[in-house]
Amino acid sequence: MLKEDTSELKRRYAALSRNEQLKLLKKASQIRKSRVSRTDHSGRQPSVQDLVLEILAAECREVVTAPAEGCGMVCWLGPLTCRVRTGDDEVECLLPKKGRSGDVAVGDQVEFGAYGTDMMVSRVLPRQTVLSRPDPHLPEKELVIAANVDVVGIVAAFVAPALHPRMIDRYMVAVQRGGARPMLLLTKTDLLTAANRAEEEEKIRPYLSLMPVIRCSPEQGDGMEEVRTWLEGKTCAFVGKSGVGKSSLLNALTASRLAATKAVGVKDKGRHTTTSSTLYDLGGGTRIIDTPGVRSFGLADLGAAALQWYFPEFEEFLEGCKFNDCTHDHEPVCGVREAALAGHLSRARYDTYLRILKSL
Ligand SMILES: Nc1nc2c(ncn2[C@@H]2O[C@H](COP(=O)(O)OP(=O)(O)OP(=O)(O)O)[C@@H](O)[C@H]2O)c(=O)[nH]1
Ligand SMILES: [Mg+2]
Ligand SMILES: [Zn+2]
Repeated sequence: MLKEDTSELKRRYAALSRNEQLKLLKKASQIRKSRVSRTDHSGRQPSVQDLVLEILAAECREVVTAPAEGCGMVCWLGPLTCRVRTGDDEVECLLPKKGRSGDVAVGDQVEFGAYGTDMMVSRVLPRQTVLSRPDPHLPEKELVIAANVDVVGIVAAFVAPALHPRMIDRYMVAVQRGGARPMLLLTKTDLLTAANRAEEEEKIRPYLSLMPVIRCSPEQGDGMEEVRTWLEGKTCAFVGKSGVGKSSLLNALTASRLAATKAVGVKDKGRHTTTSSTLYDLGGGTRIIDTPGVRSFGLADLGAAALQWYFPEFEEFLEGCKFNDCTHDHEPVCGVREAALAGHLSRARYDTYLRILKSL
């Protein structure tokens, strides 16, 4: 296998859901066992990881050669059916039984074929990136929010609903983990006043060096040109709490009311205006996935050792840690904690890191 192929396959592996990764590992381990029992002990046995890549490589070949009646990108997903965009058309397709339990997501590239008088999804192509979170009702199940997005626009509003940096941190972990790039879209600049501006700006300061940060007002038009420029030619999912203005952003970008929007007051806390994810094609290769708001954003199956890599600003302080496996929590000599205490790292981000670490 070429070195380039290997890194591409590793990227694909990283973009799979945890369930899919476990299935692959199990399959690889079975293959390995059967090979070990059949061969003598001369020569090196491939590792489980090598076999995982072999299986993925075989799947990619299948993708190229498999004939299908049609293929396209899932732009809407219901409980039993989905809509698939193929060029300028949209085809309504039944979901196979398996796809109903969350194996198909908006943004997925799928193949479909005839099923009686209907069309049915026959195959989901390997995902390039994935954004997922644990199902709040069934934590062991993973919900894929969007697949194959280049960018995830983490949307947060100035002032109302209140800006919670901890939620931004959690999204950032999930986005990086799934292989997409994060960007921060701060809406409702019109609500900033002389009295609240400094406090709001302080909350977002840590992100300025970590990802593109755009301040805008979908209602007033402020900053929308910048948003448009950043998203041009990309597939982007808007995520964030209910009421932050995700659908308003989409409508402002298309200069039409494609998606319903509604003020979210104190009384209807938790009621969402957008109830299912939908992909909108804005032309010129720009696609936006508008997603329903969430109240919290969990992180599943994340190892404590991996967590630090999703806080990229920690990296330059790691050499100050005495232990290679430092968790930056209780260890006596820790460059990361010292940097946070000395103000070289954002204290708020470090606190989120510790909170997530303790929850794993
Ligand atoms: N002041 C102000 N209000 C805005 C702005 N953009 C959106 N809003 C308002 O914020 C409220 C919520 O907007 P939505 O676009 O429905 O929010 P959402 O994030 O799509 O919400 P869900 O679909 O429930 O997740 C609406 O009342 C909008 O009118 C803005 O730039 N300034
Ligand atoms: Mg909405
Ligand atoms: Zn440390």
